[in-house]
Amino acid sequence: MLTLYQYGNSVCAQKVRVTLCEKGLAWETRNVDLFRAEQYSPEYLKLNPKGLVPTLVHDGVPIIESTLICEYLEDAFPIPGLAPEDPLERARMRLWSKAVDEGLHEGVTEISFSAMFREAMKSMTEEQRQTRFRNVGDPKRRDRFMSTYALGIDSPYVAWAVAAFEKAFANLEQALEAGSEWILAGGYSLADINLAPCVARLDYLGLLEIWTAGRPATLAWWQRARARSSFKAAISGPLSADEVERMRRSGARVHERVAAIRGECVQMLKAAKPGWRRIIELLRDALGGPDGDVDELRPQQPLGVAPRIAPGVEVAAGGVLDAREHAAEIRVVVVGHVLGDGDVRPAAAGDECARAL
Ligand SMILES: N[C@@H](CCC(=O)N[C@@H](CS)C(=O)NCC(=O)O)C(=O)O
Repeated sequence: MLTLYQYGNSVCAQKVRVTLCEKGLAWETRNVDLFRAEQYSPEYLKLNPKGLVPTLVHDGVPIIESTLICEYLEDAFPIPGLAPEDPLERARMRLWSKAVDEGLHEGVTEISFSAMFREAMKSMTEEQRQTRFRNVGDPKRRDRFMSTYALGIDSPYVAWAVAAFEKAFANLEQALEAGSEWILAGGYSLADINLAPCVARLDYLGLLEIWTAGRPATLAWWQRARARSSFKAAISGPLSADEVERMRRSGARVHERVAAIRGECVQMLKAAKPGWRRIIELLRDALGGPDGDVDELRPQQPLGVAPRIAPGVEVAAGGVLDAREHAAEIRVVVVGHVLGDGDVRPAAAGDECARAL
């Protein structure tokens, strides 16, 4: 027997529900009301020590983490298949779930929270609010939560979110440009399922067109994904008219600001700051390869706000620049410290960050 502990309008629960529907599985639902802190009840914490939804219980055994739950369902109930058989294609599929787990889920949380849930928190007493913050066990998540509560859409975490979506939508358009209907040429898979709830949330907030304008393949993909019966059963169907209206109104409040942040992000990608040029020089030295390799590296996020360049190359402002494998022909690179003013100091031998991967 399958039991899903979940919250209706949770993107992570949505992706598990889509997977269950696609596989034609029957399940029982237990709602965990996130706004009544039910995720922190001692009984629920026994199932999911992270205090997060969803949790799937299969024949009495709990499974946590939505990406892993979907993969578990694929392994336990392989027909119909939602993952390619070819190992390389499976790795490609997992790159998409990784992108969701490493940035897009946080991103959609930051955007939704600053647009919508923040308002609900404002009406709490100070004591209730502090309890809410304290309840979030993970210190990094708590920081993000407190920042988006305090600064709303101007939180630096929202800039990270916007940049993460910019990168994901650029990759998506590229993946679909060859004419495939779904992210993987072999057909609809967990890659589409992982991404769909984040995209749906942007759509409900009325923010999606910020990224889909000029990306026709992405828009067509989204129309196809939305037309599937699993979307209706697992995402749009369970939402009340009130929730849909609240998302629409909340998104409208932040639309202009999100579009502006995205515009800044795109500009940054086009016109590298001096710091970025220095990084590129360092990469060129470290690689010793043809300039062409390095020229592929582009800053993906604004330095100092959400510093990160190119796939696998990360920069912490005032911290460490750690360039990892960028593509097969680019092996490693190391690199330097980004200083507070955006300038870059090359890593010296023996520096903690200077490690070849
Ligand atoms: N990586 C986890 C993330 C789960 C997560 O963050 N769930 C959110 C809803 S989408 C939640 O339970 N939030 C409750 C809280 O932050 O207190 C997963 O994919 O399952």
